Amino acid sequence: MSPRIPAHNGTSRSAEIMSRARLRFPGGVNSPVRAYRGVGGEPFVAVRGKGASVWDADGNEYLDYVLSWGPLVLGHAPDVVLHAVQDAMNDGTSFGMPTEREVDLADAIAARMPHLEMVRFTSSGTEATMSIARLARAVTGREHILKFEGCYHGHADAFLVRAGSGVATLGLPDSPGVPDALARLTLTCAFNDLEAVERIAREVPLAAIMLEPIVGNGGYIEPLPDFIPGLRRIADETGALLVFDEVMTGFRIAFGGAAERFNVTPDLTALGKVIGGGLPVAAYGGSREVMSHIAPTGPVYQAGTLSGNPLAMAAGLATLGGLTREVHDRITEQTAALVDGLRGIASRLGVPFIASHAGSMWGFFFHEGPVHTFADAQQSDVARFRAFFHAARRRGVSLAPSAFEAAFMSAAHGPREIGETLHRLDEAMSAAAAGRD
Ligand code: KE4
Repeated sequence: MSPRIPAHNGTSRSAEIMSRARLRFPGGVNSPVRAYRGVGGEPFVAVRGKGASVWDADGNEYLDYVLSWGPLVLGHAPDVVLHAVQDAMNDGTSFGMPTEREVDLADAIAARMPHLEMVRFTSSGTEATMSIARLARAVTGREHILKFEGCYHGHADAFLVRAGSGVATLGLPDSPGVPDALARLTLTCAFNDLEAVERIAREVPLAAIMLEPIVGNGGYIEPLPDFIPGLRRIADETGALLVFDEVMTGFRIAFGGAAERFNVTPDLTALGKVIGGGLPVAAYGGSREVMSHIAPTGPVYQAGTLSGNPLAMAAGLATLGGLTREVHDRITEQTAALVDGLRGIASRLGVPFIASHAGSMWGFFFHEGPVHTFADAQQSDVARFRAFFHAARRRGVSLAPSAFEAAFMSAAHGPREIGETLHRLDEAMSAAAAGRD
């Protein structure tokens, strides 16, 4: 029998803590998506995680598929990571000086992504992509960047842009505080629309064409077969740099990330999440030639007090060390089992539903399909997603609180966890379909 976890109303411990949090943080959170604005209701307050599970402040356990929005590919608090961080802690928490651990992590990344001859570590994905924008503009001497609707690259001004209308869709600020002059330098078009990319790239000299190789921030949207090879061709023909934002896809959609999965080598790559194993680590990198433009070897300035932090490096090293190709393949099999199981449930219930995965990253829409663009994704049944989300949470399954986010899997989610998850989500999808709790 699935658990029955009550909503976090005024009396729960979570609710008490959230009432304090709302006095200290905008919306009671330190990142907007955590506030449940996309699904309504009150978030639970996490107090502990271990393996496939996370517990809330009222002692309720959830099988977790948010996994800190991607970093926890070995599951919550894996012993190998805890021990590595504890060992590093005994020698200090930060130096602001070169350390061996940062070199070791860069070597480990390059061993799986040989196109990342050189990287620079940062403390967030936003810093990594922001630095890529500056570097691409410096290297090409151009100012315009092309991104895709539904792709999120962090909250740097250059990327908080909504498409205008028209072919060369001049960016409009997607947030107050982003200067029009800057927003106009970011062009957008629909993901998978290679013809639009061709038109824009031949009309406007682009510094970079930047994408999430598989979109995880517009819901889960895969590229059509010719899309990424087409971007590589267009970038080569027009002198733009091709940028893979792999903050989410890195070491998830394939053992060697998107370059391995799609057999296309980008000029610059952003990484994050998995390479920190839950501690604040991100990175950007590419060829030694391109990266040599970054200070102190070149004139493009970028810096960070806690970049390469030894505790974060230790967590990233332990995580990549635990993520062998065999472990990656096993997590991929579990992800396929969950996605196939969900498709079967929806089909039996006659619910319009599509689901897919690449490696340990997966997603679904309440939609007949296909979903090739963010505009397609926005046609999905968000009301049904909300009902499903809450029915799942009540039954002890933690999903991302938004219809437009990807989901994740970890090495700690074995056949038992997947079977229990499918049992609970079968009940949840049936309840949502019947308009029940
Ligand atoms: P951070 O600055 O949040 O570390 O990374 C920004 C970022 C860049 N690129 C991609 C592809 C990303 O997915 C992200 C951050 N992802 C979101 C999840 N949709 C983080 C969750 C949040 O914003 O709280």
